[in-house]
Amino acid sequence: MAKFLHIADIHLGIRRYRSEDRARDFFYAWRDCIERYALAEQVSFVLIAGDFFDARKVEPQAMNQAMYCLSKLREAKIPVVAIEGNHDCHESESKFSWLRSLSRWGYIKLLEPLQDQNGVRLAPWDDEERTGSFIDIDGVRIFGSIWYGSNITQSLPLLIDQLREHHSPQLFNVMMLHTDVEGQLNRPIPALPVAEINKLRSYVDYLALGHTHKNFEIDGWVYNPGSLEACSVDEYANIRGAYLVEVADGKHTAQLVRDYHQRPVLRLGFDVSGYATPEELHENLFAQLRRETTPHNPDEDGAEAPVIEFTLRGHLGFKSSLLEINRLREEIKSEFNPLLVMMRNQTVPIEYAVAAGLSEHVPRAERERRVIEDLIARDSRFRDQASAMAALVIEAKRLALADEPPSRIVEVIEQRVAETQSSKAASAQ
Ligand SMILES: [Mn+2]
Repeated sequence: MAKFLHIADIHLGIRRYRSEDRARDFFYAWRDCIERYALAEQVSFVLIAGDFFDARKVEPQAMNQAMYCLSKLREAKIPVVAIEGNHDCHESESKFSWLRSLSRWGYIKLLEPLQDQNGVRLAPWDDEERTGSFIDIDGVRIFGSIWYGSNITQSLPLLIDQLREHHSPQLFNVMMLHTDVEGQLNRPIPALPVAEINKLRSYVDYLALGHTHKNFEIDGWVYNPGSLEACSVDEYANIRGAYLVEVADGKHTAQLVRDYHQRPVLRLGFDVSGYATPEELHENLFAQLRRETTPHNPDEDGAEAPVIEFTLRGHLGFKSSLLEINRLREEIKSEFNPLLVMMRNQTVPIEYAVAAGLSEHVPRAERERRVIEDLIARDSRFRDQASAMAALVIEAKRLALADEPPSRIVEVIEQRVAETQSSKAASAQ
């Protein structure tokens, strides 16, 4: 029986917050997670599925933070098996990287596919050379990969050919992969389709993912723990953690564990709609904030200062240049004493109001039509035809959802545009 810890996206040395305290939170999360779930649980090994460091140029402090736990794990004889992520991968023209050095020095085992004149090759771990693409520990065969980015769909078939050859039917096969997965994110992507992932299923019992900073699991064999801490303001709402996995008789159970040090987050917001001046907005915002929360007092609370995530939403009643976000941030910080204030501005400027004044009871279809029409009407060239064009956009969407071929959709669009133009020409005559 084997037990292992699967983490990803630790991002030691994160610089995005420009706050040393906040950067140290990432160390606390890493240290606490390793102490609780690797050392205390006496796991057979730890998997790091990419982005151990926030940058390939590692700051001295981040290396200290890494070594703090890596040396404890080495003392406890718990191997750390890692792959590169997009943040800490080697430069293509260089043979050197800090992860490779850590691997040479015996603190981690960095698994990488080999690239030679014959293409991609998976080679067993060589403990003398301290390089390789797969390794067996306690009945588990672990495969590593590299960061493929948008080439993932082309690279995966080559990897699958190699997995076919090297997976072990007698062992429990784990593969580490740093990638986004289709359907799990709303940002534009190089995301791997689930259909492609499923091609790994014959050879892989547990796919250990990293990269997407929120937790998800697919069909009881694909696992993404999420980052250990929130790396940006958009990530505070995400669920994240680490997987503690037990393997017995070829079967596994994976438990998402989250009970380790994470900075408390206070998520607050304010709807700016209906305030005609910055002063009025300011007064009402602080009145609401004082009702909802009390200032952090380090002496009394005994708890850590939280990060306040503050979201502004709704339609602004005045020019957006008059909304002083930085001033609001400073005032919230000085009155409520949090560690940091992260401002999210989701307000709609008065000059770009879309579907303004629409009652909330208006059905979804009508709301959608209004949004599209207003967006089109912003461009004076199309203002006269906004309503006809909105109808066409909705028609095109309907066809796409009905899986009509793209050529058919283009045909409909061309036909409709031609009709609009000829009717315009007719009325101009
Ligand atoms: Mn990452």
